[in-house]
Amino acid sequence: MTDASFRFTHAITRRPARSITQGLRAIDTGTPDLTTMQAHHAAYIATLRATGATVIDLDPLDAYPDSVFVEDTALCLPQGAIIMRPGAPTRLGEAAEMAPHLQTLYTTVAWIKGPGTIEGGDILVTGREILVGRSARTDAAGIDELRTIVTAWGHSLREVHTPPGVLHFKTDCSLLDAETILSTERLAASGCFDGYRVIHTAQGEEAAANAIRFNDTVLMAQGFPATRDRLIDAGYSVVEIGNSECAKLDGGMSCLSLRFTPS
Ligand code: CIR
Repeated sequence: MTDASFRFTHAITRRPARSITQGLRAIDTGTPDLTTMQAHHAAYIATLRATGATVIDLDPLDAYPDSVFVEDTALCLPQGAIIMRPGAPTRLGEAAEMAPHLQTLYTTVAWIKGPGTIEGGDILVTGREILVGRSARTDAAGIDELRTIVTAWGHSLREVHTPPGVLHFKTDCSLLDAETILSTERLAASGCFDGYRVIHTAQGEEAAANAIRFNDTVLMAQGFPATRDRLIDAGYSVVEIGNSECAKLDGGMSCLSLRFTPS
């Protein structure tokens, strides 16, 4: 697997629901504004579509305040999709809401059945392996269940650690190409990316680490000019998207989509 880690024909998103004001957050920094979030979400989808991909934008789900963060509900690989088992009790039902959409696109759909939990935000698929960060949401049993599935599909899975106080592994890192990672210094210092090319987020811009490479574009949150310039200098084509409202709920660029090529 090389370019398959960042070249995709499809993405799934879900419009934010009115209940987004009740979304989970580690620290309360204010209530997200739905209208502003909707505008940011529309810009995000337009940017994905501009790469030539088909974006399936699902209807809001008021029963699940965090359901805009679809990434946590599934892991999409070239061989099939795997429905996750979110560790946040209020998010558990989001996985079953996503399953039918993936079942219409993929021949093979597997499930994390439990009792372990695992969320997509803790999973980084690189050109050579699948890194999974153990976190408050993703436990050893969830990782073991995922390992059994992906090993049978020919992948190798390596367990790493999400830094304490950080929601998800990918809160602090992103894939820029098959061999290049954007990471905070605190996460890279753990050694988990040894052997990869690493670009660090700039000092004070740790919140820029959650970006996505989608086809020829890197989508990153607006407001982190030093990190943006590092990416541009490294040759990436960057589009900045407003993220002020998702950030209030500890969300960023990767959380807002599932990215894949159906098989
Ligand atoms: C949560 O706490 O679950 C949401 N408020 C944020 C989820 C962000 N998802 C992600 O990083 N993949």
